[in-house]
Amino acid sequence: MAKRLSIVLVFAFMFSWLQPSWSVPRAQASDDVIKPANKDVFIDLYGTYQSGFPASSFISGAANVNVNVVGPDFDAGDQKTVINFDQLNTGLPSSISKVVLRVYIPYVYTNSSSFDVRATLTASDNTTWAENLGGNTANFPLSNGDSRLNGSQNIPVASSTGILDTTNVDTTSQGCAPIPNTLLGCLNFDVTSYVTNKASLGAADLTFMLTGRLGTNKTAYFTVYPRENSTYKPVLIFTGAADTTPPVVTGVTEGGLYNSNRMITFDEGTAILNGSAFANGGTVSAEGAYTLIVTDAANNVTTVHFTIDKTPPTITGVTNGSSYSINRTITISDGTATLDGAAFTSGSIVSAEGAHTVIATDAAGNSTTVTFTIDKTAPIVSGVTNGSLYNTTRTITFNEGTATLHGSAFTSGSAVSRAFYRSPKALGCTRYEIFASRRGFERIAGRMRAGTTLSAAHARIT
Ligand SMILES: [Ca+2]
Ligand SMILES: [Ca+2]
Ligand SMILES: [Ca+2]
Ligand SMILES: [Ca+2]
Repeated sequence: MAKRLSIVLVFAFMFSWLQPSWSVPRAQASDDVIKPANKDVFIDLYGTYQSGFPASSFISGAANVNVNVVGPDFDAGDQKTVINFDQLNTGLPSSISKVVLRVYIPYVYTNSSSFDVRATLTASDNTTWAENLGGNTANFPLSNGDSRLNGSQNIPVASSTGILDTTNVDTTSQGCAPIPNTLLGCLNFDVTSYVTNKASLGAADLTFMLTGRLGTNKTAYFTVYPRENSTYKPVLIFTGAADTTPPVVTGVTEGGLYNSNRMITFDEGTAILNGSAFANGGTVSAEGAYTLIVTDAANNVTTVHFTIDKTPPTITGVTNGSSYSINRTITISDGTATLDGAAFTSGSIVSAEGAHTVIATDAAGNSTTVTFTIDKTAPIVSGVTNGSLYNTTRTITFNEGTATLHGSAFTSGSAVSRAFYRSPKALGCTRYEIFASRRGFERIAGRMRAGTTLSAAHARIT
C-alpha cells in the first residue's frame, strides 16, 4: 500500500503570494453552484480506505491529514478513487453552461525511474455503492466507458521529476492557489457534456472514478483530498444563469376558494401539499384548506393557499316545496342569500303571502335553493254554506287545497246528491236521519229531541 513506498518525493512550491485560506469552496462567478461530493473512497491492491489514508504516515513532513492516492504503484497496484455526487436535481442554475469536477491536490509523488504523473477520469453508472465498499476492493464500481469523458484521460499532472504541469493543474483559481505542504493546486475536469447528458436522463446521482497512469508498475502518482476533508472536498461546479424565477402553478391561485376538484400542475420543481409530497398533475378532491409549496432546483419557492368547499349552505325555517300559513323566519348557514331575487339577510322574517324563492350561495359558489309559499287565506267553498240545509243536489267547489267529505277525499266540482244527517247520541238523540236525492227529500226518519236544530256541528255529509 501507499505507505510501503520507499521513494517519495514531496513536491511543493514556495510561493511569494499565498491566497488566504478559505473554508468553504466557492466558485468565482456568483451564479455558480457548488455541489460537494457526498461519498468517496480510495482503494488499492490491499484494501479500501473510506476516509483516505494518513499522508503523514508515508510522506515526510506531510501534514497530518488523510489523502486519496491516485496512480500506479509497484507494490500497491493501481490506486484509485471513486467519488459520488448526489442531489443533482436540486439547487442548480436554470441553464447550465459548464460543469467542472474539481479535486484538490496536496501532494504529488515521483521517483527517479517513474513515468510522469497522469490523471484519468471516467464515470460509472453504479451510484449505490457503500462508501467503505464493504471492505472489498472488488466492489469498486466499474467504468461505464462513457466517451464524453474521453478528453479527461491521461492528463499530465507532473513530470517524472515532480515538476507540476500548470497547464492542467490550476494554481490560480480562487481556492486553488498553492499553500506550502497543504495544496499544490486543483485538477479541473470539464464534465459538462457528461453531466448535462446524465441530468437530461434524470440522473440526480453521479459517480466518477479517478485513476492515474494505469498498469505501469511505476511509482508516479498524485493525491487528492477526500471529501472527509472539510476544506478540500471534491466538488462539482455548475456554471450558468441563475434561476430567479419561482415555479408557475396552474389549477389553483393564492387565496382561491373552489367548489370542485382541482388538478394542479407546476412548470418546474417539486411540490409539498399540506406537508406531503404532491405529484405534478395531481388532483385534489377532498374538502379543506390547503397550502401548496413548490420549490424549484434553485430553491425559488411558490406558495399557494387555497380551499376546497363543496358543501352548499343550509337554509332553515322553510323547506323546499312547503306552504306555510304563518310568517317564516329564515336563516342561512353561510354565504349570502336572495329572496325572490333581492338581497336577503339571514334571520329575517318573510311575511308576504305568495310563492317565494330563497337562494343561499357560499363563497365557493355552492348554492342552495328553497321554494315555498306563504298562504294565510283559507280556501273558499262554494255551493254550500255553513249550517245550511238543502233539498237539492249540491255541486260543491273550492278555490284551492284539498277537501274531504264525510272523511273521504272530495274533488272540487263534485255533486252531492245524498245527505246523511245523524245526530250524535251525545246530544241525546235516539234516531236520526235525513236522506236527500235528486228526487228531493226521499226520507226523513228518526227521532229528534224536541227543540234540536240540525246543523253541520253535529252532522256529516256523506
Ligand atoms: Ca470517503
Ligand atoms: Ca425557476
Ligand atoms: Ca360551503
Ligand atoms: Ca289559501
